[in-house]
Amino acid sequence: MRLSRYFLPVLKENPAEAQIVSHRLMLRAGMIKQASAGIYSWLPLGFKVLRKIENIVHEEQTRAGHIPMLMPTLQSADLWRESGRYDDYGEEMLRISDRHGRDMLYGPTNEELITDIFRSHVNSYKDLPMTLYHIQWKFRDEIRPRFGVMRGREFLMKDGYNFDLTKEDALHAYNRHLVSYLRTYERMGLQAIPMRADGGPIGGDYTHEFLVLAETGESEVFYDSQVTDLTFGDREIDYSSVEQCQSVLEEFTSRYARTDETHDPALFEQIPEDRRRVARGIEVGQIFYFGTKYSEPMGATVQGQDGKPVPVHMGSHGIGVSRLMGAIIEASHDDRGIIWPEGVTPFHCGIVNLKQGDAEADTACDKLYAALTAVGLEPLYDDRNERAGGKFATMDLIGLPWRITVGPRGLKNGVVELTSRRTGESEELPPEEAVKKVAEIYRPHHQAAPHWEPMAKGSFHTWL
Ligand code: 5CA
Repeated sequence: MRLSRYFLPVLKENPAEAQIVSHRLMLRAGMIKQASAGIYSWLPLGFKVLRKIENIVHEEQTRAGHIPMLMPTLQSADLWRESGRYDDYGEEMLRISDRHGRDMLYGPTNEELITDIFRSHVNSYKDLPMTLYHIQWKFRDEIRPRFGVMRGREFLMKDGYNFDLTKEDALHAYNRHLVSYLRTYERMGLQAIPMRADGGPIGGDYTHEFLVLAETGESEVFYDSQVTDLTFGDREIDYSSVEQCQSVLEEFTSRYARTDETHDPALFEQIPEDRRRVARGIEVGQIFYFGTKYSEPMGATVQGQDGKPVPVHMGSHGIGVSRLMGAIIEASHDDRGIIWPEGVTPFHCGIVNLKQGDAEADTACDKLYAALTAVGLEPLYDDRNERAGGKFATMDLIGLPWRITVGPRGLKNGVVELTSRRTGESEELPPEEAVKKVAEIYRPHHQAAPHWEPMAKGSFHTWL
């Protein structure tokens, strides 16, 4: 992409309405525009990151054996009457009636809809276990939408639902989700800590929230500092292995880590004082096991081995896809702007031409652009007729992790400059070497997962 041809409406001034840094930077970097309270348009740069986050979620879900699908945003109230939640859910549910006076709602979550699909088509224990998921817009009429995409009214969520014959199988599904989530967040450059939580309107008392520690987080959290030493890394997991998933769950949840809703001061006191931490966190996901809470009232049964109908054991598992963008920025920025982790960056590498219009510099940039594209990377080339300072400021603001700077002086010596956004360190090297180095940096991300839908082989380009 050439910046002169792109739509990147950056703001020079800090928008007054933004209270936290991620909201401020998303507005300044031209990623989102508020359409109405808690509802946003995703401008091209923001949309690109959203798709990257979504792709990682898809890749890790399909890796865990979960099946992608898509359900609608608008749902009939009838299903929610069956589960009893139409009355229970309260004012957060946006209720609509259609021209025939039928009660509809904009889905805040999908337990009822998925249970209806399941009961219509699945009859036998032989079809289990099964986990279906989708990534779809949700609406919750939050009383105080704030912090940009962090607490929106319309937001993108991955929600997955497991159907199992027994509680034991459903707990394996729960553990499998926990493992896949650890991998998912780490690929986005985040540490998200599973913490004991409260079931809320979804239900069940077997639930963990995943929290990214951040001063601006809305949840108060209490934990043993040892939990922050844990990383999932690149370990290979057999998701069908009950033992392997269970042992990861134990490793990541055996130390004290709770949100304020489940915090137990007496238990907390038992941790050595120097390891006790009270902090704030951003909830980027939550997993639930709730047994037969929906299957029983809605009649979602399968024939067991003895031929008798049994209600299935279920759980649901959510990731805040759009909220994650805010969380990533909260965790990774400096006073000049965003610093994208390689896994979710909207473009892999910026190219800054210090002397636009200089034949040699222009040619060198075009060549770099072609070479980066040829190895499957997506560069953003700042080809505008602007001062170098302005170009650097834009690149720093939008946060591409790598930048190649091209100018007549360097070219005389046969070199360009490769700069890391994170460390600020630069090195001079021949253009081919710079391309090789950037390709090498992205290789692990390139190989991270089998793609969940057709994409050009050996290419980073998603379907965007
Ligand atoms: N049905 C279950 C799991 S699929 C469910 O709805 N869980 S949830 O309520 O915990 O939501 C899942 C995730 O969506 C949360 O962890 C959070 O990251 C995100 N989320 C929830 N409300 C909002 C909101 N108002 N704005 C942005 N993200 C939100």
